[in-house]
Amino acid sequence: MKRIMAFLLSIMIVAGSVFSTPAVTKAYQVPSNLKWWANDRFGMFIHLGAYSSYGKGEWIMNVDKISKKKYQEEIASKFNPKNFNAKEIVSYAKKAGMKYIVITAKHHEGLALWDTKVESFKDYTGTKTFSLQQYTPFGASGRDILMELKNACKKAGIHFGLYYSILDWNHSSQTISGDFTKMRSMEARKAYIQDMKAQLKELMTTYDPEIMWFDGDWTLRKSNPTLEKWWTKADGKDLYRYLKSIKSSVIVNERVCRNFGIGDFECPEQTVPAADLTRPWETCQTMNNSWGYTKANEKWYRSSKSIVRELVDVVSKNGNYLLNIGPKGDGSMTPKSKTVLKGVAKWMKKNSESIYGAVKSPFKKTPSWGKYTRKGKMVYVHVNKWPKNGKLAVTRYKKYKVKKVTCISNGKKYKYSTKGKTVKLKVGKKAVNTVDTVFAIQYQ
Ligand code: H79
Repeated sequence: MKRIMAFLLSIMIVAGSVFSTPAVTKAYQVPSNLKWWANDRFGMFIHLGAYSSYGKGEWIMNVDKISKKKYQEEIASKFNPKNFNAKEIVSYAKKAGMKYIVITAKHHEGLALWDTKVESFKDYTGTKTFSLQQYTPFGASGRDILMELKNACKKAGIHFGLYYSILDWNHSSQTISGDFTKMRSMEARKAYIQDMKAQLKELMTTYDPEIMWFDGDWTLRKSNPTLEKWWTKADGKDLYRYLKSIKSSVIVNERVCRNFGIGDFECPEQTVPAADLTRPWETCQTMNNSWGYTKANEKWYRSSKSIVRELVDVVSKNGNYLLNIGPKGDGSMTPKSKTVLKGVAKWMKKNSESIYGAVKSPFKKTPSWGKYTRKGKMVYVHVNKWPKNGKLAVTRYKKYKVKKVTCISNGKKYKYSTKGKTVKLKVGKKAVNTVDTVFAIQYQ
């Protein structure tokens, strides 16, 4: 009986350590080329491609099992983002407090959004280059939307980045196989990787991006590539080195070949980890559970309140947040994405100092009513659930002395008292900001 009890107890202890407070990770140094990025915390993702005009998301070719011929002739060749307005997008991003923008230069469907000159990226007939400029009616406009966006970003002081998919559903070297692709031959694999690098060099030299955001690396394998698992750790490492050789400061995500510790940051997708990770990270997130424009998902968007709270949660764990918009096929922003961004802008206007340059909570325990972020000796207290009695008990930061307490959400000073490990605040019975009220506790 005793042994059974001891056994049960040991299970409870193990389970307890897994399911109770999140593990505290060791502090890591942010590499110098990542400093601006880790400081800025908040960026905009843009998914735009031929799929956008179809309105069923960026995976439609795969999900609906559309052949290359049909996809290219019926979807890609009609893509015309004539209402793409870089200035407007950048203005929304800037007002929302976003400090960098990453746009899909090439998604899994393979349509290059720039005027690529790399020979092998042709349509199924092998005659026309599969690019926005050379394959679609938009080409006649002579516009370069990536350059328009880059220039608008530059003007607004926003960093510019590009997304690139390693696998390519429309390239002649590959065919769709399950969710991913299968290589035609080992020679095709070799040639494709070379051409992909040529496209990346084009992108890097033409647009001088500060971030290269990879994806579509799932056909990965540690070594010994096959036709199905044709991307290896060595390929990922080589790609990373190659990009750095073109521009040493470029920030590259881990999906050059994920799960091997390559790249500069990890990227949880549509999820926030329970605690800080062991190196810099960024959660990429959608507003309506779709990346590329999806008509059916326009009905429901998350509230700006839940987006703001997620941003705060991310920063309270040392992360970055990359929030997506999926413009329509004509390039225009959807009205509801504008509404969400406006809501975020409203909160950021007063409260952004608790985000920029802020790091994770200095405390192990996350309070039931909110979150903490910190900047030097300033602790930001984020209140989501307002105390009914108007009293807030906040954890005291180490052994420092409180100098003053200000609510940055309304600019007012607040009275406080300290008792042991607690700072007590009288905050009144009405929430200052129902999205997230921020008290800044200045220590000395
Ligand atoms: O670009 C966005 C996604 O298209 C890409 N990453 C973000 C940034 C991504 N591709 N795949 N995945 C993420 C995960 C794969 C999900 C899948 Fe499915 C589940 C593929 C097939 C089943 C989701 C549901 C996509 C199609 C159906």
